[in-house]
Amino acid sequence: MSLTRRAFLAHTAGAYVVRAFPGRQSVREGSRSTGRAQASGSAQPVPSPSQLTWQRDELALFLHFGVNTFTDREWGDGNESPSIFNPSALDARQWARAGRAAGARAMILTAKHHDGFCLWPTRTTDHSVASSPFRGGHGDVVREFVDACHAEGLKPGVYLSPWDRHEPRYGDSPAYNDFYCDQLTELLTRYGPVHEVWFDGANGEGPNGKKQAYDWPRVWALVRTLQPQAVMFSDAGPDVRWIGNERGIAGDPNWSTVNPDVVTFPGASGPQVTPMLQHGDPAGTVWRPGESDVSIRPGWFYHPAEDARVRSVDDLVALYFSSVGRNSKLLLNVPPTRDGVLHDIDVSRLTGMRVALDRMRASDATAGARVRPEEPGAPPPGRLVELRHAAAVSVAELREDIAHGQVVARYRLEGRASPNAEWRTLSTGTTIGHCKLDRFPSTAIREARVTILDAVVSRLPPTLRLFAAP
Ligand code: FUL
Repeated sequence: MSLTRRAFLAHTAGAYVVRAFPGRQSVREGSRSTGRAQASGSAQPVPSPSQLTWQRDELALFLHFGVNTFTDREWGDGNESPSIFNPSALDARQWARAGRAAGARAMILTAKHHDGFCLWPTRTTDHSVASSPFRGGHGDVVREFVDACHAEGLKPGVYLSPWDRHEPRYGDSPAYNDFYCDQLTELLTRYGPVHEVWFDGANGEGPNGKKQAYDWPRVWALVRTLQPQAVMFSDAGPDVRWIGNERGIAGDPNWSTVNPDVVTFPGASGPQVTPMLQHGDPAGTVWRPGESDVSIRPGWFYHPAEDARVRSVDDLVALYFSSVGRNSKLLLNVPPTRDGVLHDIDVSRLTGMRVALDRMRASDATAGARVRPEEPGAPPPGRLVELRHAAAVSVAELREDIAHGQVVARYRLEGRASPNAEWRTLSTGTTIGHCKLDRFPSTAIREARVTILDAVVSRLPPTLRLFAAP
């Protein structure tokens, strides 16, 4: 069955109370007269400590770097000679400084992309930096990357492409699975804690024309054993899921819970896959929040011809709103150049994005405001916020305490200029989760209120902050 987005919303909104949460009471606007809504106490998925930290980090940088950087391609075919890899001025510390200036808390490096070239001196193949002129054949980009992350207080993560267009064993399933697990083992035992392991869904043919049958349960178990605190990313998680597009746009609604039977392996396809990735499922039994990966440039790898096509600061802020501001995490790709540094243009846009977001948050009109539950004791729960002074606001930031799960399905935000004035709707929305950002026309208000119109269970209302536009 193909679900349109509208049908999907209707399907999920109606289903989660009666089907998957039979003992759980939904809180709706019309239910005021039924008295106090009660949480049923039925188990609700909640994040693990690693998932919680991962989401609270909000922004990570993605670094696509490898032989493609030197061939000017997006996908290498595996026949590239290691001799072309020679970033003469590689400065991983500069990557990390730029990441920190952007407000990122983590960075993920393509230790191996689909071309099979390894950025660390692996024992599993000669197709690596050890066969390149980089640092006289003694270089290790993964080591420099990890050290730079630590020096700048960032958490390192690795991308190890399952698809390998160079390795002759690819497609010869058991042997390649051994090879892939050996590579993972090296990456997860040589470099200290790795906070995220990124499994790409692309799965094409290898050099012998065969496709590989991956052993995902084995791969995931290996990561759990070697780095139990790491989160694993893929279409199918198991810890964090792809958001379903590479445009940096999370779904609306966006639940951090999923039905794990819909997307069972990376690269799965089917009519229900994209809606599940984009929106999650309020009835979902597994906590698997969405990650939005998107590039600052048209390509994932650096191409000189794209220097004039780096996203603007406004565009990056918009990406932050459509990802972090929709209960997702933003994984923003910034590719190193052939010299091995991030381009000045990219760095200045990253910094500009952070300045704009900081400026927005510094304009917090709700600082020092009096906050109280609206009509305490009566559902739907809400919050009334009395500002200290009248202020013109145009952005709202709502947050649920997701340590206890995600519950809000629909809300309304209103403001009024004085205690006796009419309430005016500023925004309405569906899910909130870790962070929801709404923009609306600048409005002068003295009071604001959030009303929860529909929720999985009754809980303390979300927090609200109001800002001027970034
Ligand atoms: C895709 C890959 O094919 C792209 O090259 C890139 O690595 C992107 C993040 O994932 O599946």
